[in-house]
Amino acid sequence: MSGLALILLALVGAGVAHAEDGYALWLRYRPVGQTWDARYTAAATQLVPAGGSATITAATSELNRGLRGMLGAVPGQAASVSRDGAILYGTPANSRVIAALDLPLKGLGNDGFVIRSVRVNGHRATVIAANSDVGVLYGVFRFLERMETREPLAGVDVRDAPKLKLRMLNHWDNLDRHVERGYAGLSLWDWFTLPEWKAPRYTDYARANASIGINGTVLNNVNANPDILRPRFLKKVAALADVFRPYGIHVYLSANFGAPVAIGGLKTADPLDPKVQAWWKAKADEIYRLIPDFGGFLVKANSEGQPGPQDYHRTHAQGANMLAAALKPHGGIVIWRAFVYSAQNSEDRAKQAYSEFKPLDGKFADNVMVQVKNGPIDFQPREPFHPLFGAMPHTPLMMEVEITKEYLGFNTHLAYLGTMWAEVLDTDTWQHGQGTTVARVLEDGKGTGLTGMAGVSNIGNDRDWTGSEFDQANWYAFGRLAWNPQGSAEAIARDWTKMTWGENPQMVDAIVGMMMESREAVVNYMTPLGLAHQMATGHHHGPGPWVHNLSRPEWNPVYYNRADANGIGFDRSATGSDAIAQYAPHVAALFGSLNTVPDKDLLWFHHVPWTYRMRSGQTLWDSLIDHYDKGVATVAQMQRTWALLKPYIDKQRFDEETAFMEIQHHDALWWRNASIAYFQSLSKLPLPAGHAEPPHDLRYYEAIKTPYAPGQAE
Ligand code: GCW
Repeated sequence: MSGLALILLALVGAGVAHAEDGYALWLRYRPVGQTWDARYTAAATQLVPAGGSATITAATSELNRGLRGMLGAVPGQAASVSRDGAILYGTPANSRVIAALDLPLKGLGNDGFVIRSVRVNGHRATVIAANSDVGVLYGVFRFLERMETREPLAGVDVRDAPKLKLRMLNHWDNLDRHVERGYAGLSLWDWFTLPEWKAPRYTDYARANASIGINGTVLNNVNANPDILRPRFLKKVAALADVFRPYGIHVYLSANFGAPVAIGGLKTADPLDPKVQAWWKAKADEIYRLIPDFGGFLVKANSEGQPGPQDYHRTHAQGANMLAAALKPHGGIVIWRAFVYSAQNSEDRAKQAYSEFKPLDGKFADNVMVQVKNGPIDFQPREPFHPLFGAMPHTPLMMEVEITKEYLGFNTHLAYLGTMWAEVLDTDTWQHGQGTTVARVLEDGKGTGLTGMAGVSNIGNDRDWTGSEFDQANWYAFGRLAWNPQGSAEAIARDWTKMTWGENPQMVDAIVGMMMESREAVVNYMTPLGLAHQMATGHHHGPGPWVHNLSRPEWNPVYYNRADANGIGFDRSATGSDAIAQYAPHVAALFGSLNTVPDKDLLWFHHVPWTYRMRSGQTLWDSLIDHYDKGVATVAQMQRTWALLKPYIDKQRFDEETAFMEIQHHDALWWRNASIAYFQSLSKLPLPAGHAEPPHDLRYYEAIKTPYAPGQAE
């Protein structure tokens, strides 16, 4: 035996071959074990693909990969079903056999699919059919997911289609590979070696996205460098589009509105100037020559220093429509962000997006979508839903959520965001009567067919993609909720857990339990009872409730907490900024009254005295302290639960999460102590019995600086 073979054997013997580092994501395809082996093997004896497109080839290769991993062998491939247990996949257009099965494909659109146990040529078979090859690929991933989550295949009958058309990731990746608000290493896109080198990882990225139905990706930061639109970069973009195409993923770019000036040599970017219009038209033509299925532009305009139509006294609609006209002949769209607030505007920041965009309803071209963050301020651990949902009856709205945890503890805090997004999606806006939930608003394309959800990506070039194992769950949950905004956060967590950690039922229950309470824990130790934006300056790592000296008032945490000797909270009721008036009357009344406002939103909508009596009978002050301590206690409980799971989990992933939870516990205590020290300096109240005083004085916490925290904006 050669020396190398010996070394390899020794490595396998030491278990190295089984070490897991998270690279495989939820597509681990581990052996299914005895209970399932025979049953699944009987249902996967032969692959019968219909058609030979790149997408069908990708489906075949995924089936081979999955079945090899889970069952230890790859079934043979055949042109027609010739034995029991065949898997037949394709479209009726490419297979007479599938057409003859007369499956209920009508109404499933391009992306839906049917998976069904059938008989073909006298044999038992499973058919995976759709109206398009991409639909078939989605069906194949669902089939493999059933095996990964140990669902029976015998008698399978699944019919599913996405409720939203665009299911997109927004990468905030810069051209130098720094990722704004990225906590998972550098950007995946190695612009320097593209287009020649198409790293295999790009394909794995596409596989992961396709497995959860994501069908669009914006490659670059919304704080957009105009250089991405130069020919040299467009070739690189085209190379990525080529890799993603078989997986049904369209590429989009963030466009800098000032590009005609910055790289086009024009003196203006005024959307009404014919030269500017011609420049964008030529640019669109150039892009589509390279990327025929290019998706379109995402634009952050007149927001946080970005150029936009208002620089030329034009409206957001005029700006968006000018770009839309350039893309229209090619079938592209403009996604225009509603995340605007201005230093010159003294209006409550929570009101500004609505004030700006509501009057523009009906003024956008039919290939424009307005992208609205889930809450009115900015991706906080908890916000009420954005008042624009349901308020623009003539404009297709896309919801934007932040998968990367800029405000929820970066990659080291365990916070499952499925519950946060489901909370927003399930909320009733009452805009068109009872039952107009945010999910329903998103599902309604206003007759244009344009519906969608966008998630700010948490993906980087870390080996495990997202900087922690549990942050993979947020990528996964985003895809699942974008596919079905009415999906259950708990069911999604359960599927992800089985695929990521294993099938042991006690372990699955324990992990799902942790995930389901994790986001509320973060809310409790960072910003309980409706507080928001209390994070330290710039990087947003750690607490900074005392910060009051930043140049723009609405960048200061004190702007949001409004804490003083008398009390705390932002009065957005009719006696205050009246932000409640932007909601439907039923919701405005609910939020506007102290008798009905949910505790979780109290300080978002009301300023109350420290001694205010909560409905529980507790004072606000005591309740606040309770919440901070509950947050810390939940993290401690998660640590204890995790420790018990050690026997079930591979060493590297177990050790990493153990360490991350130590960091989380430390940070939770830091948040709790610093926040209490600051608020106590104003309230002058003692802590309720049983709650410890912060170990240090306020100055100590104010002096903590973390200048090298990752993911900063540049
Ligand atoms: O939450 C804020 C972030 C910025 C980001 C901005 C936005 C890309 O702190 O880094 O800029 O939102 O959404 O535009």
